[in-house]
Amino acid sequence: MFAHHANRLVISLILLVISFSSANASPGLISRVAHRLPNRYIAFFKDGAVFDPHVVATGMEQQYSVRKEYVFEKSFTGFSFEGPEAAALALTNDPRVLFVGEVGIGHLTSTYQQSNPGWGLDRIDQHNLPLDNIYHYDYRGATPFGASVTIYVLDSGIGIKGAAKPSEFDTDTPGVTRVVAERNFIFDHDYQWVTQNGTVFCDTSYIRTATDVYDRDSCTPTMWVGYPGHGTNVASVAAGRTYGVAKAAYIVNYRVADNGLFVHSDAVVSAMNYMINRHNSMGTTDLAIANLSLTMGGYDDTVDYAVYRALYYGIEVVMAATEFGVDACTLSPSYAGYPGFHGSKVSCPNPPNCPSTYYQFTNDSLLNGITVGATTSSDQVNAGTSWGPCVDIFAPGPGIPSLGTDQYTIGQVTTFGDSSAATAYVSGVAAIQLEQSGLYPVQLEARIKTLATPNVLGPTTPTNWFTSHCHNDSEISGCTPNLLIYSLSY
Ligand SMILES: [Ca+2]
Ligand SMILES: [Ca+2]
Repeated sequence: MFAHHANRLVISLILLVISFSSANASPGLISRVAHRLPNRYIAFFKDGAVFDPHVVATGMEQQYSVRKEYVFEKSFTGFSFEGPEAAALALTNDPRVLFVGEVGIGHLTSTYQQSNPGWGLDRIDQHNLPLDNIYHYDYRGATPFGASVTIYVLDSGIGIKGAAKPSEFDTDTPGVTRVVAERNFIFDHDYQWVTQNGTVFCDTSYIRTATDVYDRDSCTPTMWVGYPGHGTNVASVAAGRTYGVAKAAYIVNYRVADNGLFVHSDAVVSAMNYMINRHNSMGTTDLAIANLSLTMGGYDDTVDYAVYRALYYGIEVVMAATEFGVDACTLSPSYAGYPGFHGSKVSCPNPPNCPSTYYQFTNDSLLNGITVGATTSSDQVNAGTSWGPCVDIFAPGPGIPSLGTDQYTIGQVTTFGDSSAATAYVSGVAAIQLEQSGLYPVQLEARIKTLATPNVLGPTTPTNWFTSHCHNDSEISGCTPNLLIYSLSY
């Protein structure tokens, strides 16, 4: 949080300098992030203001002397670009532009341990301890619930070996995978392909030198081989045959984190855009959940905006509360768990005390996703779990067995966890409940909360952790809900 506040200070100073240097102008505000990639921005176009986002982005590339990177089309439009701050500021005043945000860098939300407790699946199918060493789940006909749902896993990629997928993601027919689509959104400049242990990776440690030209094609999606690890863990907990909740759900594998497991916000936004377009192109046949076991480490309006658009188009978005030990309303995308989330305070000239100048990209007072905190096997809130009214529900976190990093070795298991695993559990439950109900996000969340187990989580003494961890200002109010995910409908 220190870095976050320090960033705000720096931002305030920058804005101050700008306002002095152009006293008669009305400079637009750039939406700031906690950890930014220098000279990288995302511009969203206003709905209806742009016919062909590719044409407009190309025009803006020339008009504002920036280099465009991703172009977002259809469900929402805009583009990301590399260029100086002055160009980004100039773009905020373009009548076609809704807003401009910095490109941020975030983290996946887990810690890894090697051990073998199977307590997480065991816990979510019962209301109270003690554990009964059984995970109950339901079938419809010959297939487990969830078979008509797609879980979009935006993560570090699901490990594959050549064209083969781990059998953990097979249908009941061996060798027929449930990973139905995949795409790499970590590519472009700064990276090069390297080979490690016989596997080709896109290496983000490669730093472009001053004499390099932009090597945009050096790591193209078609060359991608998924980097095993966190994304594999997450997908197996949400939908794996052995370790997963929704054992028949389909999986879309979108890679938005580099090999250092750093999340790039422009990759997240682009993946969300791609996801929504895929979803919309399938009409009513795509019942969809998006799993975001990640955080940007502070506010990031661009990621929150993409979450908002996904929700708007009927995709339930499930997000990690994180173990940052802070108010989850101060992080993106966990902030998007709050009803009517609408843009951060970071855009305000004098943060944090100017709620009237929140950036607003939606006036929808209801639309929101599901933010998940982690609990331990003794029903205690996991150490350092973030809190507040932007958290919706809790699920098992630390020490969760999942398909391992080395998924080619039969029986190899990695325990990972914290709110990454908790988020994956809730995505699995959401898939089961979505299949049974067909509900849109807000109503689906209400159903999941109605089924969940209330008031079994601690700590409750000496101070009630839940009622003492609250957020109250003119925009957001409430404490932390004492609610544990429950996977069955009865
Ligand atoms: Ca059980
Ligand atoms: Ca919510």
